[in-house]
Amino acid sequence: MLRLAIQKSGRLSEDSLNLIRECGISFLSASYKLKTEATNFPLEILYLRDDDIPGYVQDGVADLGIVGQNVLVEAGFPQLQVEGLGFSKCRLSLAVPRAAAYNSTEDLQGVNIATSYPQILGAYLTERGVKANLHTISGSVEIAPSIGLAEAICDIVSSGSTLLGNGLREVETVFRSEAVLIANQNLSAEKRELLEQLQFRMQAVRRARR
Ligand code: PRT
Ligand code: ZN
Repeated sequence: MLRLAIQKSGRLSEDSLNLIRECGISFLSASYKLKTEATNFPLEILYLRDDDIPGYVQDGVADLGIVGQNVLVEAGFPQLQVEGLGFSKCRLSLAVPRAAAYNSTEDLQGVNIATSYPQILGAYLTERGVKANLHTISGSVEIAPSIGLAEAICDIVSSGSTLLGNGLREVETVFRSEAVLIANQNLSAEKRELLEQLQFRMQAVRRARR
């Protein structure tokens, strides 16, 4: 039996559940439950916080997971990615106050930047030879400049309306993300075979959607 970890409640939850259902896999889902077993495929679904999913799959507590690539790479396990799933597309971007001057990444030299993604941002800046002061905060990153915590931020953007509403201007894209299927790297031959069946169905669903 394969164990698949998906987000319990959040932006990935509904699309993850829909994808599994469209693969022809049936299961009962009750919002208070933390796991369910499929009735017509050897699959158990675990409902977790998205941040916990990469670690659980890396450790083999879950065999598979569906998570944002941003969370996967920030957790330091990019090697677990099996394939992109095409939903929850977003980008991790740098933004500064609307009126602030900005020409290039160089302008961030020595600047205080608030972010929930210090690993991805740190690697991006290092590659460009920029040394900034990263302040890691776990939420409400967009208010950091207005309360004097930082001169710039780096956060997830989709429509851009949150940045706009907080008087910020997107200046650079650091990372593009979508939901991805991830798998433990030491699956048994039996589980690997089941993963292949599941991937075959997921790819058929995506082809049919186009
Ligand atoms: O509770 P749990 O820890 O499981 O969930 P979470 O609150 O950490 O994550 P959640 O559900 O907010 O997001 C899950 C994943 O969805 C993210 O890791 C991304 O891969 C993806 N995703 C897609 C987004 C967005 N779009 C998005 N817009 N994640 C967050 N946002 C936020 C962003 O942080 C910002 O505050 O929405 C705001 C910006 O949206 P716009 O449309 O105003 O630009
Ligand atoms: Zn989270």
